[in-house]
Amino acid sequence: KSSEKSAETADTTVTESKFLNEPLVEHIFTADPSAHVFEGKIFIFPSHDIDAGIPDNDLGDQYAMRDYHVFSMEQPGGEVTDHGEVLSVDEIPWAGRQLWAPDAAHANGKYYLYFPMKDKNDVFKIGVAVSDNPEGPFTPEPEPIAGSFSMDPAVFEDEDGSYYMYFGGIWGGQLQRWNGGEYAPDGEEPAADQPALNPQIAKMDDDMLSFAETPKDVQILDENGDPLLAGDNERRFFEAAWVHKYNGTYYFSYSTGDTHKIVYATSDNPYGPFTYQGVILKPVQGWTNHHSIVEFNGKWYLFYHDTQLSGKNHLRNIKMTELTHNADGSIQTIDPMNN
Ligand code: FUB
Repeated sequence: KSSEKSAETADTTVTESKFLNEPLVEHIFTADPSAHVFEGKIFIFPSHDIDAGIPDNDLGDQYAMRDYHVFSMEQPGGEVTDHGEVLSVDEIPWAGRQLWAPDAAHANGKYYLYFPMKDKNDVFKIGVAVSDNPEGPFTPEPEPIAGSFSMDPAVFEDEDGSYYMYFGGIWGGQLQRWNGGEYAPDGEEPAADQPALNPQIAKMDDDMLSFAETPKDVQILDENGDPLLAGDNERRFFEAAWVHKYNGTYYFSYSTGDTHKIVYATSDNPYGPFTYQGVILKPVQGWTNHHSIVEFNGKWYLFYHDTQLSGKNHLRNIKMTELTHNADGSIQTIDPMNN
């Protein structure tokens, strides 16, 4: 594990080492880890996977999660503390079902937990819950965030103190039902030769409970400056948006879904357009791939999940490993199956 082997691939350098590579949590199933440094520690806000006995389907009904736990660690490789259940579906007035991938932010002396969930009409919206402490418990607002839709929120704090929410996901994430801004229950992905559906961005209001603007498309362009196409399954946006900033450049990373990779695109503006760059994480064990990227004490880390503990797609376990930016700003590809 401590050796520094690396190999060249078509994408970029593959780092085969630097893996902590053990599940961070084993007493419950966890997924979709959003990591942040709060109060000098690493806090992780993941999904809490359960087995609800629902068969796998392409809309993800088997991901029937009912609450969230928060975890923290003093340092990478250190002990992971489970702060217990911090929010339950039973406490959320607008709840239908499925608490999917959350994120968190710190502002105004408070901590905000952002979560996607289907409402009573089975339409995904994004909610917010508030706490005085990063370890919760979190008190939900009575309604979802006005103007929110789809799932997988990621809230990025820029250096000027602005906060932006990136969100969206296709297939079970329902982004295809919002093409054009209005809800269309029969909405489908565009044809393969048309531009792919775009992830969304909205600046957060100062209250952190509402959007300051109508959500906008985040364009992802290829090397020629053309939008990625819906049929470009190896590169087009599927779900799991995350943004980090490195040396003044915005890195928008996401899952390609049915091709199971975490990839990234870069821009000099938080609104984009972003230009596709390459693969951060090759497919993991299990169907979904979902990550976050955070700097801690001068090193960068990738948090992700796989299904090592269960062998089942909907019962996942979170992991972390070191992430390396090359001198030219590119990110070294990580191969989780070969480390
Ligand atoms: O955990 C449920 C869903 O699976 C997430 O919202 C997606 O990103 C995928 O990881």
